[in-house]
Amino acid sequence: FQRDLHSVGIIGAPFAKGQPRDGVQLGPGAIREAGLVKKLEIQDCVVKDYGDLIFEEVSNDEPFSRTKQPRAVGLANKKVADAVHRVKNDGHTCVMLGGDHSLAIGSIHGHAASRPKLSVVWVDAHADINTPLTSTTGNIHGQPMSYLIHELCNKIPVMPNFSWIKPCISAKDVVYIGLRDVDPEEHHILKHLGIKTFSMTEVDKLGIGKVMEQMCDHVFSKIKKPIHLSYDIDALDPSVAPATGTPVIGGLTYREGIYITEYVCQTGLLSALDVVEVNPRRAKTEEEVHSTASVAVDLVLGCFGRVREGSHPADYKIPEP
Ligand code: Z70
Ligand code: MN
Ligand code: MN
Ligand code: MN
Repeated sequence: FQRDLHSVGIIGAPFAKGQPRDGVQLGPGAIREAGLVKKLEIQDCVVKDYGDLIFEEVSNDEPFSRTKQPRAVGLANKKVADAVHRVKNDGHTCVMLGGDHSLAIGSIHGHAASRPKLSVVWVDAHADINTPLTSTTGNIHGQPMSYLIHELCNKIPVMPNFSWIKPCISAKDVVYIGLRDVDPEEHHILKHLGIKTFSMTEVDKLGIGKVMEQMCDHVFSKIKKPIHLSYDIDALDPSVAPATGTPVIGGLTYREGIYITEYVCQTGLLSALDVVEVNPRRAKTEEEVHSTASVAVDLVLGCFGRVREGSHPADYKIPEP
């Protein structure tokens, strides 16, 4: 088995205002501390760490109708979009470490600015496709997809600091994996737009191998578009990734979670990756912080060529005595 060379650009996005729980802004630090950059380099990736973005405080960020902290979320995502655009134009596969999942707005927007025809693989317990008008919580991390899909653009109200956001993906280019906590309004949207979903029921029925095959059949039926993989750590079972804001029982096993990354890597089309919703403050023990961060690192490694069968340099020779 031989690996491709991967050039990886990493952006940390320590941002938490797309949801109510403190601590998710510590995700990038925890994932870096688990050895991300070193481990990528050991597997022959060329890594450029762009560091963590700095998000300014936004004063008087009153809710817009039910939607919470719209100005802070809009502004932070503009920064993320510009950073991801830059990483892509520098020629790297972009890795955005969250932070909460509202950051996918900026990540996908910035990615699309550089690669206009994208497919999005959204791995999550949640669909995150509420519009500001269907959301019952007002948390923007439950809404990012709604701002990005062309077919929903006439359902989105004008919000402060959101005017730069233009829909940049079609419903047919989106696939979900791992769903098990979907609001009724979201379920309607998914069905109405005909979005391809592999909930945990499909993972149980087909196995993760067939899910990934069918995912590719769907997303690459016409042309091979670059993949934006948006990986919410809560897609994994809480026994595997406990340190997250809204753990949902019945999730992906470690092996299923890793298989997704190995498979996406093998397509050769991975162009950007988000790893979001690691929240060290939601862990009950220090061990839970480390295990969750370590799984997050393993997901990134899987995206950039690590395979469980092992691998070796092309020019390796067995030493002779
Ligand atoms: C709910 C909402 C959500 C993550 C919770 C939950 C969304 N559908 N996403 N935790 N990561 O608030 O819209
Ligand atoms: Mn999510
Ligand atoms: Mn450009
Ligand atoms: Mn989620």
